[in-house]
Amino acid sequence: LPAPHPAASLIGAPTDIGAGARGASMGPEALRVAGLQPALERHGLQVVDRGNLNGPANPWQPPVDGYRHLPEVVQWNRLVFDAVYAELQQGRLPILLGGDHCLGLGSISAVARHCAESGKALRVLWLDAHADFNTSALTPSGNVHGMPVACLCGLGPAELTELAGMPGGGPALRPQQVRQIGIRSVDAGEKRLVHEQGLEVFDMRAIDEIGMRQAMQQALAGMDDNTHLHVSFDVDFLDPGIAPGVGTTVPGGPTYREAQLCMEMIADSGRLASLDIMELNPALDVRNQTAEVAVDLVESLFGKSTLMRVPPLK
Ligand code: 4U7
Ligand code: MN
Ligand code: MN
Ligand code: MN
Repeated sequence: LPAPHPAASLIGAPTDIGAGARGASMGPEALRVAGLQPALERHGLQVVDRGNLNGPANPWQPPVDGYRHLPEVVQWNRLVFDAVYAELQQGRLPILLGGDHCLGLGSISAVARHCAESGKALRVLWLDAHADFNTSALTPSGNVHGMPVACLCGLGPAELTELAGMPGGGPALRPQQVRQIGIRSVDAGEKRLVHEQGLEVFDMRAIDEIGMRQAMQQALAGMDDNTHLHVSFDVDFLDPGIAPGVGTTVPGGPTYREAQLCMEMIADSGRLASLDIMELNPALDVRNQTAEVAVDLVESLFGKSTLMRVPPLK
């Protein structure tokens, strides 16, 4: 049997500071209402809800020098960095409840710093319809939720690329540590940069051709006992037919069964050590169904559908 999960901590980040639509700020509460904590507890996890971080309001301004709300984005990401880093230091598994995906920057910066300090290898799975690899020069929107992967790889403003404070300096991630799954909307300049930087992308075309099973096998390959696996789950990864409650829907995403398989294979790897659940937008949802699907899939991430992991008797 795989080793039991460490205790988990829920961290709410109620903001839409980096998004192009308002409403992701309500994501953390919608996930709680959908029963995230009891769902995780049913699978034997000990869970503490740390409540919500308290950052600046969204001033809803146009971009300045290619970024919308950069000072506020930096403030929110500092809060997220500190909260996630503190949980990792205590040997706990942080689960960030977004909030928009610009906060993946703070979360993964903390994970990268923690891994560097504890001699762990890091693998990041980026589940998303989008590559989130824009820069201020390339972005068509100025929204920082379209830039976190680039920033993590050192392409972005110093306030964001230096957030991790890596020992010896340098960016939080090398592109080789990232695997992107479900991608189906990449801007023209962004596409060029993804190729240039050598990101490993399993886009929907690849998933159509080789199937989710083969894609995930390849995405999870090469990890060992010393690997910390971080999953950054943008809910718009899912097909809008099952997940309408997101700001930027893109048709042609993974079906319910494909998404389940993806999550189950991550669970079976036994390496999951931190998680972001991002971009849920309750203002655009239908009776909280997207939150409920997200909770259901996160249950599978922690072993719901596999016979391998037997929950303890109460
Ligand atoms: B998300 C976009 F132009 N690429 O940069 C951009 F299409 O976190 C969308 O993945 C980014 O939801 C989507 O604004 C960011 C756009
Ligand atoms: Mn997305
Ligand atoms: Mn995203
Ligand atoms: Mn989005």
